[in-house]
Amino acid sequence: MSQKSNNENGNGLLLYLHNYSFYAQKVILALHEKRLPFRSQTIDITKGEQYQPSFLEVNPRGEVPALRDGMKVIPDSSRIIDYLEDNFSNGEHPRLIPLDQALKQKVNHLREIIDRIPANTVTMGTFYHTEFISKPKLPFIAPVRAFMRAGFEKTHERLTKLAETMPQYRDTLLNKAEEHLKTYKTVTDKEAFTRLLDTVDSTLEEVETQLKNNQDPESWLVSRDFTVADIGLTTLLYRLDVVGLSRRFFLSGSRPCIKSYFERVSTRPSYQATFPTLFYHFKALLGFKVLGATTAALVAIAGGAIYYWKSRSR
Ligand SMILES: N[C@@H](CCC(=O)N[C@@H](CS)C(=O)NCC(=O)O)C(=O)O
Repeated sequence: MSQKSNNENGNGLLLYLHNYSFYAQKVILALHEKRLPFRSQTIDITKGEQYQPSFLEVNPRGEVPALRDGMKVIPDSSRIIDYLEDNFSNGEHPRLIPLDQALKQKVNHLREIIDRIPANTVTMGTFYHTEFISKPKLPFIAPVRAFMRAGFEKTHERLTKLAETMPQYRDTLLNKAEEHLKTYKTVTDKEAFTRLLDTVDSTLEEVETQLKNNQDPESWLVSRDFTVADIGLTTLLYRLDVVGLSRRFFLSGSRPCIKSYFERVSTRPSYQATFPTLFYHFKALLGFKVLGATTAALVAIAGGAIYYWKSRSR
């Protein structure tokens, strides 16, 4: 594949993102792994900015991430990662898909089964069936879960209304509204959600076997080189952890290879540059109108606890 890029003309890459978006996180991780500098523009999907006409022009589905490279706009995380791979893979920008055919086949297979897991549906399901989770982390604390659930309940109505007022995006928005109904069923129906968690289980079982068979302790999922399969796996493990599903799937000892992979990958600089810090969470939560008071209270409680602990140990 030839290496051509508008970037060579100095235009630069611009990523439309939201830092809590699962699919944006995949792309951010890939950009860091490929050592590609980029600018970003936050589209606040918690405030509906994805449906403003200026963003629908960028991505008519009203979704982040989307990548702009000069005149080109590429939507969808998988397409963006493939675009980056096709256009920026040389000594300076590491390959995420190996050239070796046998390795490539393995990477593609693992990428496919991992990417097939609908991470947003899993996330939303945990908001309805909290009996499946333990110790969720920021940002998915109870008030955020309630806020996102309320938004999710209104999605179908909101998309159909938008479709009426924006005839140029009508079909896309109505399709999306239909897709939402299917997701809604899986999320709210306990049996359907249990079946979804079973598919996560069988995928992680295959991942565990793959890791167990790796003899080289420095290997990632397939080889010593970090690949697109690692991008998907890392983002998925992070998400399972923050929604409160990591104990169920890999931290309780049932999948020791995934557990140590997760510990090891979380020390990678790309991981630390991608996933939000504690400071980021507090800042972001203060920005939520509904949650500002909760966050301020949490900060006050944490501050009080630290003060109490310090004064006792003096
Ligand atoms: N298939 C898309 C899915 C993107 C997606 O679902 N993005 C979510 C955030 S994780 C979004 O923008 N949701 C806003 C909305 O649908 O209103 C991809 O892989 O990029």
